[in-house]
Amino acid sequence: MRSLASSLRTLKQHAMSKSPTSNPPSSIVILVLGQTGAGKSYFINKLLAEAGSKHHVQVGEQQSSCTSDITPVTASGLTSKHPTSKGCPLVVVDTPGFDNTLVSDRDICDRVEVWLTESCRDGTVLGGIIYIYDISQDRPSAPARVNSNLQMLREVLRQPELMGKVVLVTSKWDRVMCGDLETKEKDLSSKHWAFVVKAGARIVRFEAKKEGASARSIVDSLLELLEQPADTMPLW
Ligand SMILES: Nc1nc2c(ncn2[C@@H]2O[C@H](COP(=O)(O)OP(=O)(O)O)[C@@H](O)[C@H]2O)c(=O)[nH]1
Ligand SMILES: [Mg+2]
Repeated sequence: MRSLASSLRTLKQHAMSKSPTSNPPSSIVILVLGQTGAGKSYFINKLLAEAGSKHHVQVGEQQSSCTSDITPVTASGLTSKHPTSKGCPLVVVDTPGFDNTLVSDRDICDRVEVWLTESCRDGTVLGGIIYIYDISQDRPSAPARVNSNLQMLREVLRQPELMGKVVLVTSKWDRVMCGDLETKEKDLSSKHWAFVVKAGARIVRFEAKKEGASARSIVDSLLELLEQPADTMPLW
């Protein structure tokens, strides 16, 4: 089995060998990762609805392990305002949650690797990694768990610049009864996740009440990166 690093290096070679304007990617993959129950599937459904898609992925009950397989969905329409990716299929990939009762975090990475190896055609580029984090939760170990998962990804990928493609998306902002969420957010950026932010990752809110627009703007911000010149493009 090819390693995840080797799969992603291949993706990077495909991406880097092409000019962003003259050779658009054959497809763009955005991985959605995060703990079980964080809201990965929910986020994807809001995105799909915003894109006018009739597809949806299965949403689970809080903390149960609902998504056991890698589930790619193609979201059309989202690339239309981005010159490089216009007309290019955008594949958003739902994944089994980290920290779940059925599969280890390492197994999840392995499944992602297998999926990338088997499913990505020549010219596929990684649009980014959306890591969903439930800001309302009160598990003291949760921020560190994200750190260790990102560290694991970073090691496996051996691409320090990869972090520029990571968006840490905090979800469940409507759960105001769950404490001072803004203070939690500040702690995440200034303490727990400071090193990944320093390495280029961004922390972004999945805004309650305007979820579709929020999901879309997060994806837009990733597609925007593909417009950068090839030599500075933080691709695989
Ligand atoms: N209030 C609220 N509930 C959410 C949000 N995101 C997810 N949920 C709920 O959290 C539960 C788990 O969501 P799901 O998308 O299945 O989590 P996943 O395991 O990460 O895919 C479901 O009951 C969702 O309806 C959010 O932003 N706000
Ligand atoms: Mg799910």
